[in-house]
Parts: sequence; C-alpha cells; structure tokens
Amino acid sequence: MRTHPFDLFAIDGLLTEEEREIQRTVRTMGERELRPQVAQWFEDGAIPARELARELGKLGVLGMHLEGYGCAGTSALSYGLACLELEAVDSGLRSLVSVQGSLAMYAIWKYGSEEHKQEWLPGMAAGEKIGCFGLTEPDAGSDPGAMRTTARRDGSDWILDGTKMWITNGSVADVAVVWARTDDGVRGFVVPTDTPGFSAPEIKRKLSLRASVTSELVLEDVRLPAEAMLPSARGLSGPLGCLNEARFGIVFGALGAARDCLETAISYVGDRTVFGRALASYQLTQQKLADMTLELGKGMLLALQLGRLKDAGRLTPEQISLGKLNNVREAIAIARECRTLLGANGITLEYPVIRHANNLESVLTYEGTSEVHTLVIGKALTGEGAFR
Ligand code: TGC
Ligand code: FAD
Repeated sequence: MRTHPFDLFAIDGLLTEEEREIQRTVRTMGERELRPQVAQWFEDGAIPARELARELGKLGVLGMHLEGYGCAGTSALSYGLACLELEAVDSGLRSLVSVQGSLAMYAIWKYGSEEHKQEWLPGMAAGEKIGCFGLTEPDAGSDPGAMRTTARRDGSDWILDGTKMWITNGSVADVAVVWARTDDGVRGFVVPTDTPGFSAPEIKRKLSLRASVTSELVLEDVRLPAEAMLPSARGLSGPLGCLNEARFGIVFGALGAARDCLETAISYVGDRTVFGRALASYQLTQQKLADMTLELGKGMLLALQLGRLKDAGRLTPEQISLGKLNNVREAIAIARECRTLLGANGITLEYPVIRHANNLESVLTYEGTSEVHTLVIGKALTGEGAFR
C-alpha cells in the first residue's frame, strides 16, 4: 500500500469543504482538458491562448479572488489551490491565469476608475478579453525603478514611449497594463492593444515556459486619452502591490509542479526494475522520496499559513517573499531529483518532469528572483536594505 505525500501531513484536513471542492474541480478540468495536450503545446512552443482563456473563464478561475464585475469572489486560499492544480499541469497555464487575474485584472480592480472596471473586468473574468502586465524592461528587471518607458502630457492626452520585455500574454492581449515614468513618478496606464503605435512581437526560442506566450511590448508615440491612467496607483508601490497577488499564487503553484513530479517518480520507481528489483525498494531511492516529501509537505504547510493570513487581511510582502523563495526553490530541487529517478526517460516529454524542471527555471526568475526575495527577507531581519 502507498500513502500519498500530502496524506502523510493530513493536508486535506486543513482545508474547508468548499476549498476541497474548488481544488477538485480545477484538478478534474486540468486532468481532462489540459494535460492530454500540454506536452504537445510545450513541444510546439504554441498554445491556443484564446480558446484556453475562454475555458479558464468558464471554470471561473480568472480573477477568482476578486469581488464583483463577474469575478467569483472566492477566498485567497482557494485561489492558491487553483494555482496549484493548474501548475500541476504546467507552469505556463498557471502563468496565463496569474497574469490575467492577479496582475492585469487586479491592477484595474484595485487602482482603476469605475469606467475601467466596467469596461474590462467582466470580459476578462469570462476569458473573452486577455490582459498583460508590462513592468519589466530590457534594462530594468529586478530594479523596476530603473524603467525608461515614459508617459508625457500632450494637452490632456498622454504619449507613451518605451519597450517592455518578457511580457506574458503580450502578443495575444486585448489590453496591456503598462507602467511608465511621468513627471509625477511611476504611473499605470490601461492600453488597448489596438492603439496605433503599440506592437507586441512574440519572443521565440525559449526552452522554458514554452506553453505560454511571452512577448516584447513596443510603444512608439502611443497616444492615450487622459482617462487611460489608473487614478489610484502612484509610484512603484502600484505595480509592486499587484506583484504581491501574483507571487502569492506562485507560492501554491510551484508546489503543484513539484507534486506532479513526485507523483510521477513514485509511480515510476514502483514499475522500474534495476539489478533485479524494483527501483522503489532501494534505500537510496527511498531517501530521495522521503526528503522530497518532507520539503513538499513543509512547503504546503507554509502556503496554507500564508493563505490563512491573506484571508485574514494580515499577510505582509515579506511573508510572501518567504513563501515564494522557499517553495519555488524546493520545487525546482524536487523536479531535478525526480528527473534523476526517471533516468533517461526523465529527459523526454513522455513524462512531465523535465518540462516542469525547465518551467521552474522561469518561475525562479520571474515575480522577483530568488536573490531579490532573499534580500527582502534580509531587510526584514536586519533593517538594512542591500539592494543597492
Ligand atoms: P523600494 O524603495 O523598496 O519601494 C518602492 C515603493 O514600493 C513600496 N513597496 C511595496 N509595495 C507593495 N508591495 C510590495 N511588495 C512592495 N515593496 C516595496 C515601498 O514601500 C515604496 O513605497 P513608497 O510609497 O515609499 O514609494 O523599492 P526598490 O526600488 O528598492 O526595489 C525593491 C525590490 C527590489 C524589492 C522590488 O523592486 C522588487 O520586487 N523587484 C523585483 C521585480 C519583480 O518582481 N518584477 C516582476 C515583474 S511581473 C512578472 O514577473 C510576471 S511573471 C508571470 C507570472 O506571474 O506568471
Ligand atoms: P536581472 O534583474 O538582470 O537579474 C540578473 C541576476 O542578477 C539575477 O540572478 C538577479 O537575482 C541578480 N540580481 C539582481 N539584483 C541583485 C542584487 N541587488 N543583488 C544581487 N543579485 C542581484 N515581467 C513583467 O513585467 N510582466 C510579465 O508578464 C513577465 N512575464 C515573464 C515571463 C517569463 C517566462 C520570464 C522569464 C520573465 C517574465 N517577466 C515579466 C520578467 C521577470 O519579472 C524578470 O525577468 C525578473 O524580474 C528578473 O529581471 P531580469 O530578467 O532583468 O534579471
């Protein structure tokens, strides 16, 4: 008899019936509709983004933790569990949902005018409209304060110029939330992607997050009306407030990728015979499985603690950094260790393990690199900022 790694921690008992139900629903949809196709999408480096967005909209996961405007209004913890189940299929699918719900929709929901919300949120919740979030630039990633994209006044209009880089959903987006430098500091702009001067060439030749659209955003004299600016976001705290939301989803999501690798490895070592016995029966194998189970379970307990804090309105950015740093770091270690257990089979797309491991390279870097989150925690512990 085999016990599931999460059952050793009695994780299910820490969830409410509603949370378990949401998790089951997303898992079932992911296994039925997404998993059978995802290796091919990854191999092709192309996803049917519009179709996927509509399916995910029907499932109710786009902006699911936001209230009103067609959003489901679930708990943050339920949103985390949905991210976990989506990332168990592929980090790219969770990315689509994170960027849509936690970055583009959240920016409009939190900082937008009533007109912005009415215009964009219901369509985005339904997956009819796709959003992207342009913060990173070719020379400003970890240090978004170094951004060069500008927005200047021309009469009452705004003119945006600059380049954003590595933008998820960029080429398929209907709307881009773009952060730019103004005379009044960093401000956010709601940019319909059919505005003249806006283009979004797709970035090709990625070996990670291949089942996800990643693009450059090029803004050349993009003229927007005065009301395109998000009225309630001032300074870098605007975009960083959105990142808190997306990072929270990754705290859970990364564990989904890790769980999928570990489940795959446990099944594989039970079937694989080496030197006349099941690979599962060797002490070295069992040590790997036990160590990975410990890290997976500890990561889940941390995620649940952060989820409860978020639902109580008490989660701080430093705590999110603890979760993002730990859970992505451990997830990628688990993916790589599982890869060893699968031997040569571990390097093919016949199994999900190398796909997850490669995807997690991006997850380790985006939404704040592991080094950035280390420094956030270091600053919390010492009171000394060591970023610059
Ligand atoms: P610093 O001087 O510390 O702060 C500037 C202002 O921002 C406030 N702040 C925050 N507000 C809300 N949430 C947070 N987490 C915040 N962190 C800081 C801060 O209080 C201050 O406010 P004010 O009112 O005094 O102006 O900023 P810094 O320039 O020293 O930089 C700090 C640092 C390095 C931590 C930050 O810039 C950072 O997090 N860098 C990483 C950038 C990053 O994560 N980019 C992600 C881009 S989006 C993406 O990757 C999407 S991936 C797709 C997917 O999610 O699937
Ligand atoms: P850099 O900032 O140049 O960092 C390079 C290295 O230097 C890293 O190891 C970093 O940790 C280290 N470093 C940086 N600062 C310090 C320091 N103070 N001390 C020590 N070491 C340091 N961005 C968006 O805005 N929107 C998106 O939708 C989006 N999607 C993405 C999708 C993918 C697939 C990827 C890969 C990235 C995406 N990004 C997105 C960009 C992502 O947020 C950035 O790549 C990330 O913030 C790191 O920036 P960078 O790549 O410029 O690396």
